[in-house]
Parts: sequence; structure tokens; C-alpha cells
Amino acid sequence: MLRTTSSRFCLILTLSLALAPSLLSAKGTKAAKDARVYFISPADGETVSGPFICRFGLRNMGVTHAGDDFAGSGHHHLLIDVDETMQAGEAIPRDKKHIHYAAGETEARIELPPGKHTLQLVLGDTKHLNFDPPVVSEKIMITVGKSSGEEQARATRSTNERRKLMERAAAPSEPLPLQPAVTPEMTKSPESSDFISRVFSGAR
Ligand SMILES: [Cu+2]
Repeated sequence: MLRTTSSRFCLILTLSLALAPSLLSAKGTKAAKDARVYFISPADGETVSGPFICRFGLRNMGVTHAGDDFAGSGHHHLLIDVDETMQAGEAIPRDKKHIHYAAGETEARIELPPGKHTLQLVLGDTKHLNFDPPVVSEKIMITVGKSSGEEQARATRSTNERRKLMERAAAPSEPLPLQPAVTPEMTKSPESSDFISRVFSGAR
């Protein structure tokens, strides 16, 4: 009896030791095979001016809301100027450099200060954790042009100037000289003078 119990214990211990490595390596939700996240736009090396639309692409997995636990799906995160490498099962930070698109957005309007910036996409699971293995895009670099602000300021200036001109035209500060409805030549016409004299005198 004692021998049987110790044999069972040894069997359980052996099985536990055999399973332990696989249990320890299970970090986060399993990513789908061949899952790929990528930028549709902007392109790597592109120069943008002012706010731009960033479009997220995903293959072999689906996009859903954070909190939805559908197999093989997750939500996008945009990493701006982030150097750290994502680890399987690691929580994706929530700050200005790690933007969560928890409503399942597949594009976003981004506004960055002028200069060079890196962008990277990361797909997170229902709890905002990295998949195992992490589903991350290539890191791209974009340049935000300085001219964007200047162009906007110039456009605003010209619009304001146009508005001022229109207002001035609609309400002139000095009254325009009245144009005579009848030219002096017409009033001097002998025929018309004769006709008016005859009407007022009752002559026919
Ligand atoms: Cu998230």
C-alpha cells in the first residue's frame, strides 16, 4: 500500500516537472501563426506636413475592442519614439508614447512636432498585454515638415486679408460720390425743356 502511494507521488512529481517548463513559458495570449501588423500609411521615410492619417494593417488576426476575448484578435497600439522592445505577455504602457486604440480603430489622426519620429504598431490582447510572441510591426521613421505650420499661418493670413477686403467693400468708410442719373447734356436738351415748359403751362 505504501509502495503504491509513493509510486503515485513519484508519477505526479515527474509529470509536474515535465509540464513546468511549458507552463512557465506560457506568457500572454498565443498569437496566431503568421500574424503580421504593418503600416498602410505613412510609408517609411515619408515626409508629412501637419496632422496626418496613420492607417494600420493586420494579417492573419482580427481587430476587436479591448475587453473582447475573441480568439485570434486584438487591438492596435501606436508607439511613438519608443526604443524598448516588447516582451511576450508584457503590459503595454499607457502614455503619450503608447497610444491604445481600444475601440478597434484601424486608423488615427496624428499630430507631432516638426522633426524626425519613429512609429511602430503593436497588437495587444484583451487585457492590453503583448501576445506570445509579440505582434509588432517594423519600426518606421517619418519626418514632420516645418513648413506645415508656416503654410497654415500663411493660409490664415491670406484668408483674413480677403475677409477684410470684402468687409471694406460691403461697408465703405467714405460715401461714394453719387453718380448723376441724368447727364448734363440731357438736361440741356432743348426739346425736353420745351416739353416740360409746355406741360406746366398747360400748352398742347
Ligand atoms: Cu490596449
